[in-house]
Amino acid sequence: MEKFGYAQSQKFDTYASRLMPRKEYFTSGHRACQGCGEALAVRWVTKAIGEDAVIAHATGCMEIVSSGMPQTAWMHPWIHVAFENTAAVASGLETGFRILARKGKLAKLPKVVAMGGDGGTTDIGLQALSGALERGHNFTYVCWDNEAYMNTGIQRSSSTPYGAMTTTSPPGKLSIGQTTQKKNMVAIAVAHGIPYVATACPSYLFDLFFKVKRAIETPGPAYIHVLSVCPTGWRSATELSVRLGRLAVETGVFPLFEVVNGKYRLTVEPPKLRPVNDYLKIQGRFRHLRDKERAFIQRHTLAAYQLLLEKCGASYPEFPVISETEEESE
Ligand SMILES: Cc1ncc(C[n+]2csc(CCOP(=O)(O)OP(=O)(O)O)c2C)c(N)n1
Ligand SMILES: [Mg+2]
Repeated sequence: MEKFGYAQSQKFDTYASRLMPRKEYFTSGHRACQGCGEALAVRWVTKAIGEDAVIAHATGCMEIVSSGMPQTAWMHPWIHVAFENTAAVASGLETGFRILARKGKLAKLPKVVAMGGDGGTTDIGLQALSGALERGHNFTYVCWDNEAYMNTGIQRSSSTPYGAMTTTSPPGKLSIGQTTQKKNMVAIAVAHGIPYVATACPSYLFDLFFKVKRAIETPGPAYIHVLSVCPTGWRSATELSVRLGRLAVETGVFPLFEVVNGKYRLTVEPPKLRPVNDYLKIQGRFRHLRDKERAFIQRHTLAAYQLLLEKCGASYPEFPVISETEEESE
């Protein structure tokens, strides 16, 4: 496995199981929904983390489905923490290990990883996370972004995209669903000046795997934002989860990139972007949207993508054409 470095991994765009570690750290028997993109992501992120690691995990779907007393699906030492203090617990772990090592009571420093959902990260745990990033703790934070508070019944978060239906952003005569734009948590992490920030998605396993490895190996704080398809909350067919992750990238809705010491780089560069509607139309949470809202999302997506390309210094792909009729119906 080790002979396949990051650059080589880019040559593969299909999943080749024999190239990846066989050892499982997130075992079968957990109670995640069928087609859960987040459980798939956890499985591969924990493989990339490997041995000698401690995980602090916020409450949320991945805690609820995996740690029903007296069972656990986690093979790593794993601490369930409250929403507000996930990154604070990771800070304490990292500092404690360092002091034990200094006193000669610990031969090797364990890797410290914190994990939380989008609600736990972009809303409730943001203050502790910001503090930990700013203080420069040597840890990796992974956000599982399924774009709502899913395990408590699909309530909107600040990471829910514009137009999406949730139980607290219901569409109707007076509303189109979520009326605000998704919070740019990646830009917030980058603004802390930390050495490693990346977006990832389990539909691109090699990309995800090597980003986690880089994050873990980076001294200082690292942040990885993982798009995690949720068929239950997104009202999508369970067998389309991997496809939906790929469509998020291919439409420019969720570009895959990394920011190393402030330098942006696209890690997956689609030569041609697909129309955003290819992504929207197979999710029930966007079913109520009219052409004009779909055109608005298309324009917003392209504008954000162009800004990102400029930061990456990447070449422009072929953009989908927004038809005149869509513009006129505005
Ligand atoms: C301070 C606090 N508020 C509310 C809750 C109830 N609660 C538990 S999990 C959850 C939703 C978590 O959403 P997210 O972080 O996005 O994780 P997901 O369930 O989507 O994986 C909520 C609201 C709580 N445990 N603590
Ligand atoms: Mg969530």
